[in-house]
Amino acid sequence: MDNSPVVAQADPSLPSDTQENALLVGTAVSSDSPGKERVGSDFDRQMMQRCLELARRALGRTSPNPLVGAVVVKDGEIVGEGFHPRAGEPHAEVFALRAAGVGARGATIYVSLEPCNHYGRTPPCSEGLIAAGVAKVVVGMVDPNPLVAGAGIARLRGAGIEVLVGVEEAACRQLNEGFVHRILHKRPMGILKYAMTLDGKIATSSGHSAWVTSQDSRSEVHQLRSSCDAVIVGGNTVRQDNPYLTSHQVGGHNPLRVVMSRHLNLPENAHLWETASVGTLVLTEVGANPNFQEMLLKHGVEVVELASLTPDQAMDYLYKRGFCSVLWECGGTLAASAIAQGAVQKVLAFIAPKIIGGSNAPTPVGDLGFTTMTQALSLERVRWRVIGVDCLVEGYLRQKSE
Ligand code: AOF
Ligand code: ZN
Repeated sequence: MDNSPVVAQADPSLPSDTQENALLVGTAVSSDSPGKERVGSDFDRQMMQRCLELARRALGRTSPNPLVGAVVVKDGEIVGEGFHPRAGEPHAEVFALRAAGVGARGATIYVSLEPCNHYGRTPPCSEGLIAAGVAKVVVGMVDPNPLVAGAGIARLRGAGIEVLVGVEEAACRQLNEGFVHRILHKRPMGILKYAMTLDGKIATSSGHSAWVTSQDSRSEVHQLRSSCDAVIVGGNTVRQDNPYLTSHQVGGHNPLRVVMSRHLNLPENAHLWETASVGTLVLTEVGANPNFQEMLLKHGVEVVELASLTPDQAMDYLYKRGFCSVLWECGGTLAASAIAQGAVQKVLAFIAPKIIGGSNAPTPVGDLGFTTMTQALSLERVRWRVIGVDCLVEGYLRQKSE
């Protein structure tokens, strides 16, 4: 991966999260939320945005680590840049310091996440910054990792380095929401994505669903997949839709494709069993259909037997595998149990201006056992965006512990 210094400019290959036709409701990805004071100067914010741009180059590839970018500035000029490419490799600051060389002495370094202060897979960046002789460190957000959690900032200040914290904090937090969730809750962040017609159906009564939304929305989904570590469906989706679940992006990251199936009553031939370029994991229960398991293994599909196949157990397994974000692209029955078990934190609902009707046509979320409207789950931090002819509603489910 190219981690060489680059001139500060917008990268046209990166997805813009501020679409021209975006219609924002609520707080969304703004550091300028009402009541929140802006931290830093315009230049500071510009440099932190550059850090985020650099960090995004490793989108989907850093788990269990966060996405981090760093920029070294001397006399108002960028003299070094870097980002964290993947777990086990040096942190963003190390690449940026290397690129800056002797220019780092007396310089300001911008970094989207607090520099670490511990020996993990790599040595502490705080010591590296002190040794390089930087004069000032500008931090996007405090690292929620208990191994760091303010200790990096304290170490730098203790060494007499000026530290400014919280520049473009909301945007930094948003970029690493999966990492933050993983650290705080010991589970990957679950994102439920579905596409439905204006009358709330995800397929016709006969199960046909290609396609509910427009090409623009589907491209958005492909981008979303490339930022996630795994995408999960149930057996029904494999039988009905025979999906690929790839990000369809040249050079882009593909999430691990995960199928949850208790009895492995799945088709012998499915796109998901083609694993030459993208991996598939089938989660099932102990002892399920050994012949079918054998067939899957021959195709290079991974099979893992869990004691009990529930969304929560699936998320626990994926957490242990080091994942930060998991996309639920399943049908209504699995979606309902994922929601009920707290495996969904964020919802992305694409709504197409189409009506299909059908009193038995499937809907995005099955039975949650609610009987009155007061029990409805309300989304928070809601954002409405127009995507081509469709609409995307994004929001967060309140967590039980919050
Ligand atoms: C990163 N990249 O640029 C920064 C991180 O095991 P290690 O040594 O890679 O440490 C991982 C932790 O380091 C990670 O959980 C986060 O708390 C902290 N900072 N991590 O992967 C970076 N600055
Ligand atoms: Zn570090």
